[in-house]
Amino acid sequence: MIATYRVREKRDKLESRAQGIAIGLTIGTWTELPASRLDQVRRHCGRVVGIEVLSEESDGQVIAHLTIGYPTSNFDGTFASLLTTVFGKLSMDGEIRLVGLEIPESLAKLYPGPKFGVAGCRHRFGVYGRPLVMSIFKACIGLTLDELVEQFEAQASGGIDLVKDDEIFFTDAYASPEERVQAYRSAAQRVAETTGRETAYAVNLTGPVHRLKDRARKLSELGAGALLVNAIAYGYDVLADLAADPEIQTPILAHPAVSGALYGSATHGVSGDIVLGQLMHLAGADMVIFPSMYGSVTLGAAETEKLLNHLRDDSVFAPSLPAPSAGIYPGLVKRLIRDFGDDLILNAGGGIHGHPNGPAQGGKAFLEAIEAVQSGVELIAYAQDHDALRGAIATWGVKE
Ligand code: 1AE
Repeated sequence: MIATYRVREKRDKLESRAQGIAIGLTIGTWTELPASRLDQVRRHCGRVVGIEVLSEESDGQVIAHLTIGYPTSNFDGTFASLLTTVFGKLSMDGEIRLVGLEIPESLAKLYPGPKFGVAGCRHRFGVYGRPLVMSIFKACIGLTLDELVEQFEAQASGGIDLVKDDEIFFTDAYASPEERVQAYRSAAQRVAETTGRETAYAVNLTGPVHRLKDRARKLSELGAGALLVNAIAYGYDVLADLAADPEIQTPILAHPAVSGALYGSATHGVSGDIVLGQLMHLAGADMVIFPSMYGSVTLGAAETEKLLNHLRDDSVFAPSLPAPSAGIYPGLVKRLIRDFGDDLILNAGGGIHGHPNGPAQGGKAFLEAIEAVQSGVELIAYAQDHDALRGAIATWGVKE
């Protein structure tokens, strides 16, 4: 396992800092060990692979990349071992950021990876040759089941592919996840009589960790379209455990809540592409929500490109579907397809519910925008005789 760190350090301290990491995160110390013990632990010792100075700072320090190799035998196939080794106590050691991880295939294979991936999700939701469209429940806490069903129906009526819970919806007080899955499934079947499409429901998988797998199996049996998992808050090992379970035959949609605490700083933490791309893919997320480059909360373009490469890496696992999110509206669809291609989920909350003629027209506007882009017609021109798209463009405009 090769890890690269961005550090700020005195130039003449780089070598000892790198050695300190290689030893400190593996065998802990070597200075006080007797020769016999040293031989025993040597094969577990990290080593310095490279030191690269990137820039000189005005205070005499340099910004550098330190690259450290860790023996694969130090890892046990859990995220706990991976993260604690490569960035455990080191994450607290001043200005240091984990910016690269090369995971050898032998180690990657200890993790589940996506069960469905892009092809499996497309098959499951019956969507081919275009991006998927997903709507987010908004203002759902405190509503009764009947009111929630009404909101589900309104969203599904636009003919969209998925409706997902808001990730902050944890309370079961009015409608448990099990009740919601059953009620929305009936609603989706009713709506399908008009739209011809049975909209799937991504239910928020909530509750204590020790009950999640049972609940996921139950929700799977009841017909949940996908399981929304707050993967950072619950932890990557929880996500991996769900993905590895053969009885859970439902795609997993990972939400990035809390991830900004890990990747948000340019100088500390872990790069966004690792947090939301590489590790989500390894842990088995079939679909991954992340902040888009142009919405209300964002991830930089360079990190986004690396994130996409991780999600789409098919060398060991099936690729995952990216869902660039936050502040997405129909006028962005041309740009989203240009930047991300067709294997993509267009995911919107406000950009559907805020449509002047309601959420059904909000969802339809996304589908019309896709039609426009796929037929090579400008969104504004297509909107002339497509009411839903016209309403969306009048509200949010077009950004190409
Ligand atoms: C990156 C997460 C976005 C999210 O969770 C969310 O709810 C977005 O909502 P809208 O589309 O910005 O209203």
